[in-house]
Amino acid sequence: MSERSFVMIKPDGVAAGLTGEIISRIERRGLVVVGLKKLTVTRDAAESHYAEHRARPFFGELVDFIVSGPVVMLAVEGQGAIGALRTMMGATNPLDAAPGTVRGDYALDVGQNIIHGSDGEESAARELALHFAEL
Ligand code: D4T
Repeated sequence: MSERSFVMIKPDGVAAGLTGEIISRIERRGLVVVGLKKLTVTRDAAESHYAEHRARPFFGELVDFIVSGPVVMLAVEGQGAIGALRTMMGATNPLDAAPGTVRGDYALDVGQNIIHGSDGEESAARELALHFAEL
């Protein structure tokens, strides 16, 4: 079934020059980028994005990190896009992420793990409405 997911290349991924590599992996997989923009996230948008983690001890650091520099936001469409992207990203903690995944290839730190992708249909709809209202 064709789906849309929200992907964010986080400030560490953009700073490391991985934007092209990550978009290339997504396109070569057969998924289609239907929305694309580079911006610095506002603190409000970062707090809304991670609202489910508000009570977690790492919430403050997480928001500080996401607003620390430009990110690249993508709306990605294709068959099974949500799950396919999660598999391509690898485990949240890069130390547990398989080689060949973005996190398994390019990250070590759970607090700076290069990429975000929606974890289900509901979060994809919520995140696309939050960050890609224009689509
Ligand atoms: P995101 O949402 O960024 O794609 O990551 P995941 O979906 O893979 O993982 P998550 O929602 O559980 O975590 C959100 C975000 O918080 C950071 N984090 C997470 C952290 O800094 N310390 C931690 O202990 C955990 C669990 C990393 C991703």
